[in-house]
Amino acid sequence: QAPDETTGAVAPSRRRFINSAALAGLGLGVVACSESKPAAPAAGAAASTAPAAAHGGNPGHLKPGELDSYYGLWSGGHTGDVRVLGLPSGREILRIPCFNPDALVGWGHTNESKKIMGTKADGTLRYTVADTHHTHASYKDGNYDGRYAWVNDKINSRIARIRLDYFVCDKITQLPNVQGFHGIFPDKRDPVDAAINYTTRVFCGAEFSIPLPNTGTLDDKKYRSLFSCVDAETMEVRWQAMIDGNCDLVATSYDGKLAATNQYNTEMGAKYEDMMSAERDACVFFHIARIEAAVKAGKFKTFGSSKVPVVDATREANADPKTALSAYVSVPKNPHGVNASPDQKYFICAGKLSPTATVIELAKVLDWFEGKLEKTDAAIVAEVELGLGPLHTGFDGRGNAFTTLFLDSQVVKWNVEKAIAFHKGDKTAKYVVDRIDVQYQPGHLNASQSETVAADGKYLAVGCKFSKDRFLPVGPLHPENEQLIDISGEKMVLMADHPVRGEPHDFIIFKRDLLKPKQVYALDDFPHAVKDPKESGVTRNGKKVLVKMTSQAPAFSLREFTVKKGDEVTLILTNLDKVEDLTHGFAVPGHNINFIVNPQETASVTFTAGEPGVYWCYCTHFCHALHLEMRTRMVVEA
Ligand code: K7E
Ligand code: RUQ
Ligand code: CUA
Ligand code: CA
Repeated sequence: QAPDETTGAVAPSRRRFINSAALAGLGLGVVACSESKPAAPAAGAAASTAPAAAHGGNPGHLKPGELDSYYGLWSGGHTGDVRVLGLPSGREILRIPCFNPDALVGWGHTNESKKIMGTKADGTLRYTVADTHHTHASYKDGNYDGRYAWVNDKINSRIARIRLDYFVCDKITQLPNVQGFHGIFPDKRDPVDAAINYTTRVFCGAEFSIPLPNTGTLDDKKYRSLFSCVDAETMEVRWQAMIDGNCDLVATSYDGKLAATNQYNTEMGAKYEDMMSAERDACVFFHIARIEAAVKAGKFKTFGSSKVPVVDATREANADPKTALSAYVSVPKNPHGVNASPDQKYFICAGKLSPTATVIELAKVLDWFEGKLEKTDAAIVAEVELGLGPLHTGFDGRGNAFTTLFLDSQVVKWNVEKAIAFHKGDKTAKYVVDRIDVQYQPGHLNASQSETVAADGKYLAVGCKFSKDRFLPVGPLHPENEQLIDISGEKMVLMADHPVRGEPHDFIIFKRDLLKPKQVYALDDFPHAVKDPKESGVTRNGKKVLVKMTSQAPAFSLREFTVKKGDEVTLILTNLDKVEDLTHGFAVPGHNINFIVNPQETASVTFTAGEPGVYWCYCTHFCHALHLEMRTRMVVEA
């Protein structure tokens, strides 16, 4: 029964699909399938447990003062932020708050950040919880162009955009009529205008089907999922597509023509037993140009109060390839993850409950849309066995793919063209190149530059969901373990463990020279900037009081200011310091106020003046030898 790991040849067996019993174990984070773990690998594909001593020319350790060669953008999971890591060191350099308040920068406290996050009628934040999974950046000519990154919030179906010049979130959009917004991917070219060689749209998949309109019915036959297209610049939802089944992760083709989402619930079940009842699920491909033509031609519906056009991309309505908006390619049992290979030719779906990866050739999907391919499934060029619980796939740009095996706690390196040859019938094609044990239960992985035409095959990061014994025990909550693997050689070499605060999912790794961040703001970036200390002062309009102030180390422009109890105070602070790294903070005791202003930044807060008295407002961000002395007094009169 043991699979020949060299060829990947496996007799169909209990390894073929994971049964419900194994799944129960999955929920406990236990390798429930140890009984059916792969047999000892054959020579040539031995699990790499080689010590990290051999770095294969990729030094993971940086000396003090040395800079990393790659940026990593990591989603923060339910901390609702995006983290910036330097690689190969694994050092966390920044957290970019997006969906949740952040006490360091005052995100969710300043008026500017509240406006981006969204407030209720009473001015309080609409949401203070989030769950980010996937972060991807804007493209030009198939590589990152350093303009934007996007990240999803699964809980409240929001998409946030990050400006990569300042590393700040500048817009958040909530998708209408969806729940469980999960996968996200920017397009890489325009589907129609070949001159537009950069990202103009971001595609978003909704994982949970809901009643449309949401009447609250338990009749799950009436539930639907929508695939959404968001404009990269305006961040408005351009259109949505109603599908059969659900969405999970999203991928886009390099020619801009296709976007796709893998589906694990083609059964449209409401219970997990139902969701895993079919032998095959699917990957849905969207013909973007046709969808946008249909929207233009008025062939859409809208739901509820949303004005967003919704096209019909269900199977039944799209049976004729020549007019179809969507194509459903079948993929074995509850696939998770769909990734575009850097040679621009394939999308790869990992099987999750099937130990396989399915390779779909994009040219053939386009052939089907032209009526030149009889069945959508004829676009499948390989479906090969990899190991238990395959989830996500990365690439080295040399024809190899790397797939996480959640249940096997491994990363498997495999050659895509050899897998295709094997699938075609060449049973001597050794497509599995290497395996390495990871610690433990990996979800996402990504290689340096993996999702670009410039995949460079140097580093691979693996997001291990369980760290167990890898770090000093700190009580019940364990960090995640982001492991770094050297993939520059034939065999993978484990380089380092990095503990990270829970709970990142996905990440991208790219060369540092693709970004040119600005480290000082421009005063003109802020319409309310107090450009001259002489503009400082207090102006009153009834109960509303405006306080304008500037900061220049080691002083605020106002030595004191006076307001009255019950006033609605809006305080605008501009940091006139121009020196890089010279950030000031501003805290008001007893009023729940603290925020920072970076060099040349303006921020404002609004609060109600409390009990009469003197309040020492002070700088919270160390800025100067006289940082402790950098204060002002707020006097509240009765
Ligand atoms: Cu696999 Cu949300 Cu990308 Cu997590 S999903 S691992
Ligand atoms: S003071 S350097 Cu509280 Cu010791 Cu900060
Ligand atoms: Cu200004 Cu510390
Ligand atoms: Ca299923």
